[in-house]
Amino acid sequence: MLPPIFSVSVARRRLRAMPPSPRPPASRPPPPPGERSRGREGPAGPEPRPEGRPGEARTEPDMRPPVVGVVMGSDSDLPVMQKCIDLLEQFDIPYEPSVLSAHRTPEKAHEYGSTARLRGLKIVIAAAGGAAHLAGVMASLTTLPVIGIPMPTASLGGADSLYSTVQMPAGIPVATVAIGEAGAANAALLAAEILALNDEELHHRLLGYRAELRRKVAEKNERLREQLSSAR
Ligand code: C2R
Repeated sequence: MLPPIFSVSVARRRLRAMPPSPRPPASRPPPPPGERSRGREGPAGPEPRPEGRPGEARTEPDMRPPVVGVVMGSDSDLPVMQKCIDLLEQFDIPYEPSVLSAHRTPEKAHEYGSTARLRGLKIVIAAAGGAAHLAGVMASLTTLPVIGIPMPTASLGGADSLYSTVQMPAGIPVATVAIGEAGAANAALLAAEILALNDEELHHRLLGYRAELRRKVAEKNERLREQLSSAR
């Protein structure tokens, strides 16, 4: 398992550095699918990122245009959303984090959603808690795939967020993942899987990630058996 790359404080700095309003894509286009995998050898697995080794924070700002928009209803969602951000970093997917609210900043939410495709985003991940309308509003404004993450809530345990994110009327889909950190992780992985349809290198990273999951389960199995046999 690769260690998380960004701490909450680093992601908070990024959030502060990036205004919630849409920013135009940088002029440099993303590398063509598969380009970075040329000449690659060895087993499938996460590769060193162009600007540092895996597990190392970038020293330079990432100038590539973002392909995943990560919007959250409040910065109070960030501790849960850190899981999503860490995985996007780990898979070296350029993303754009923003705090945006369909309720509190409806104009900005409208601007963000309606320009997302034009600005070069491929996927929007939207996290919100309570009466969580953010993902649905994003989905109503763009034909990009929108992945909704219901945030845990103190009063209803996130069931409120789940229902308001998942129960979309036919016609405007939101791919809703689990409540909380599991959902935050799976949203990033689902985004990676969608992008990997046109990116062989990313696909290799996903295969490496799955291989690592299998290795960990085998390790747990081994440990469990050892524990049980020594207890006898
Ligand atoms: P505060 O901590 O800022 O009071 O936010 C946020 O996602 C957060 O989980 C509390 C919760 O309100 C959620 N929120 C929404 C929306 N905007 C903010 N559900 C929205 O537009 O759907």
